[in-house]
Amino acid sequence: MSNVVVVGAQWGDEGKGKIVDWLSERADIVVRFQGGHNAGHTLVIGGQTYKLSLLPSSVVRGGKMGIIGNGVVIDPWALCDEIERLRAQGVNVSADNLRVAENATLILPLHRELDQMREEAAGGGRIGTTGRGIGPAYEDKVGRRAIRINDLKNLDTLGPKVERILVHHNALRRGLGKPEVGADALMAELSEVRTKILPFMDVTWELLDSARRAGKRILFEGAQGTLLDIDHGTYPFVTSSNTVAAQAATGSGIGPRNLGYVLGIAKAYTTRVGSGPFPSELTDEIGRTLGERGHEFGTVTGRARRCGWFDAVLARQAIKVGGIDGIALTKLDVLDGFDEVRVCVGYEIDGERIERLPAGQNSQARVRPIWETFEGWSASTRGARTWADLPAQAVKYVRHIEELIECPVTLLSTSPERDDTILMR
Ligand code: 2SA
Ligand code: MG
Repeated sequence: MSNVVVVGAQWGDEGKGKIVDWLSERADIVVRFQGGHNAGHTLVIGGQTYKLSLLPSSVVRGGKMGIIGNGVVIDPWALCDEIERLRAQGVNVSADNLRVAENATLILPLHRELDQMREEAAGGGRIGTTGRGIGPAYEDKVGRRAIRINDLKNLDTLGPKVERILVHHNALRRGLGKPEVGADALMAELSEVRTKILPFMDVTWELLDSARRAGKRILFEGAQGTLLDIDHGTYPFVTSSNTVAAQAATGSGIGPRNLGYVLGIAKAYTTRVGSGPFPSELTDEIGRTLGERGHEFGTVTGRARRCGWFDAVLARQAIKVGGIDGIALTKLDVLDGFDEVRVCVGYEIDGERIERLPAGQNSQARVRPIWETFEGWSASTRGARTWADLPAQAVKYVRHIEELIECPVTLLSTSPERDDTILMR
């Protein structure tokens, strides 16, 4: 296996955690390259459930290095909590299996507050963020006033940086009628948390470069999905980072040629949390059934996910803009037992058929799905481990999806258990 990048091909929650875990067995290093603790991966290993948010999935497996790359925004308190939670489950997390990029950006408590204040103020126009401060932290990064991990090394030079970022935030907070944040208070919080974070800090681009030269296998673990990408997603109902595979290079400090195979993860149907357009959404009984059978609740916030049929238009677009080489199709078993199964194969807008999602927010909200209907299958696909175990209609469904999305389905996942995975080719 060369290096592999795993990305979501829909709106997140495609089941990346399980696939990353499955692939990480064959990898030496697992790297997070964007997002933060807005991500949520549920891993089921030997009956034990692990919920990961910021940490690379490899931490629950022995003998592998996990890296949080420079493209990630890190809430140091959330990181400490997650490490403690895992330790309580008997997982060892130390500098032996976790390194954090020295040039990664910090999420501060004021980012979380700003995220939540804005969402509350937006009323019906809210994005439906996870409220973790992700967007405001990326704003400060791009605004060149962020505090980064390596700034924590020296308290003397940290002081002026804290004052600088507060000039910006306190002006905002005054405008929102919120109390200002004092430099001393923030400095005190940072000086406490830094002792827990600094032991993990490293020059991770160099570590990756040496590993690559030594022939180590690197797995890049994406969070969220292509339709939440800041450029290619359903803007403004997106997250604040690039979620496509190209970001694995920028977000970790490795050249694009070294990324290897790009594996996109897609559910056999579609879900989304938060606001924004969702052309194939089902607000009826079928949608509720998908949600119940698929246990469609957010790992991080517990929010119920909106559900709908598979949208081949969106998946194909994600594959093209992200350079996805193959798809891992997950949760096929959730479709077991439906009399018929539908796929969105095109959109209609203003009486015209289109084959892509338009870029405009208003147009996106107006497209109507054009369906193709398939006969369902009554036999169970749950836990199938070979192609031959699948009902003929399910095989037909997968094969037809491959044609519609113009990309091979290389992996099929038939339950949350890691071994219930079919390698297609
Ligand atoms: P944010 O917090 O600024 O990144 O939110 C912006 C949009 O991105 C969506 N988003 C997500 N969608 C699905 N899953 C996500 N992670 C958690 C999970 C979600 C949870 O994997 O289970 O626990 O609810 C995730 N993170 C961000 C978000 O809904 C907004 O639409
Ligand atoms: Mg998730």
